[in-house]
Amino acid sequence: MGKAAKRVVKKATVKKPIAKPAARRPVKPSQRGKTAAAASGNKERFTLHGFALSGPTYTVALMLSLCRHPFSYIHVNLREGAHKQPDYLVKNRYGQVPCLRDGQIFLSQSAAILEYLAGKLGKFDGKTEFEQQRVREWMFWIWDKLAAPIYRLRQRARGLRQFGDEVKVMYDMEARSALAVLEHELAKSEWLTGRKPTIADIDAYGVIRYAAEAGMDVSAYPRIAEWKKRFEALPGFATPEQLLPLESRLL
Ligand SMILES: N[C@@H](CCC(=O)N[C@@H](CS)C(=O)NCC(=O)O)C(=O)O
Repeated sequence: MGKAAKRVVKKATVKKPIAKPAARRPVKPSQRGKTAAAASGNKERFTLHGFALSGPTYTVALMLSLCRHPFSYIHVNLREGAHKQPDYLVKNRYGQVPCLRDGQIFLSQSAAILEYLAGKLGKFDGKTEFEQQRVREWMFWIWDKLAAPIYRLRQRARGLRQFGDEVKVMYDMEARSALAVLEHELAKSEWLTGRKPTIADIDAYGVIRYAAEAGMDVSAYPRIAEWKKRFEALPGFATPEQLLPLESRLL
């Protein structure tokens, strides 16, 4: 065997470390907090634009409250179409609430905002890359399978969206099937991804909070009911009515 061939054999036998999955957030939470907003050390740096009845707005407000971060609040009058006006569309291209301002930047999509805040504030995130991945999976599922039917049923009950009984039956079934998944998973651990609450729990709570208005009786799901109680006992927990005023509130 020639020298070159020997080298090849040697190389092939070297044990390589198992490749890690790509990191979702390459920068450490403590460092990230220092880079984005000039006012990062400022506890009053956040401004939430939202609407009092909006579940996604509540989710972001709840995260800030659980992190003990006061925030300014700007009421976006959805009834008058304020969310479709040019001055709002520059902040949120989707023409929706919520929108969170951190220093000079504006953030959209409640689940993405929760991830951002978890990174910036170093709270309620998964502790490992694997756990962060699970958190993310939950949040995609929550919007797709849990929030969609529950929010639509709630909108119908409030007269904000019209659809016939046949469609209602479909959303009822979808909501029940999502609740059954939650119930099943919460039999395995206290919180969605393990022993500590994460942004996945916050995201899910932001939907479950409105389940009754959508005609869903959560007490029929004992694990979800216990989880809901545990969640409501977390320090910093507050209701939508406590967090989302009907008018703007500046710090
Ligand atoms: N996926 C978005 C949904 C936001 C959303 O649906 N917001 C509603 C209020 S709850 C809204 O702005 N509706 C007005 C519209 O979509 O035009 C999020 O999680 O932020």
